[in-house]
Amino acid sequence: MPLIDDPFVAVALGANEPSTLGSPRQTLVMVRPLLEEMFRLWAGQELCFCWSQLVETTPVGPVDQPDYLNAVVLVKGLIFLPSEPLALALLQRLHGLEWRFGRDRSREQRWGPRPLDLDLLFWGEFRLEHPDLMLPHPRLHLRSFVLEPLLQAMQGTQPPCW
Ligand code: PH2
Ligand code: MG
Ligand code: MG
Repeated sequence: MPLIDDPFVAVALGANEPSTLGSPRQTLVMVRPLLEEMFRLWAGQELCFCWSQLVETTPVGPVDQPDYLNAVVLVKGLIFLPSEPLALALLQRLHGLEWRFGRDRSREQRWGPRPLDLDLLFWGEFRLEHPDLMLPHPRLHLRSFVLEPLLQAMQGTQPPCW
């Protein structure tokens, strides 16, 4: 099947408290191959991944919480176009990965500490306004903890050393 376009997916990762599998750094290191595998299964094809470095950031939201580690990954080479059902299925898989690392959404404060956060930032130029998912992410342009690693991943100059 020909590559129609390359509307790539961007995902932001964040962690600022220990998960069931370790520190925020260990969590992000461990989730990296799992996230890549999850994307391959979701897409049913080989894909390219462009990772940022891990970036230490000051919390946005409640101030009495630890600093975050953030990163962004770009998922490239998808041979199908974005759609609402595919995006919602992807969101479910991201939540499933968060859950595997001990995230309990029912017990947390808005913008409070979390063991693992996996946010869909955009999927090409696809726009979605669904109660569970807005694309592009409505606060993407306001958050340096997203923009800095996003820029690194877009430049794609160095392999991530983490
Ligand atoms: N995530 C939040 C709230 N605040 N602050 C930083 N620095 N990094 C984050 O990933 C972050 C945050 C809720 O998802
Ligand atoms: Mg989130
Ligand atoms: Mg978030």
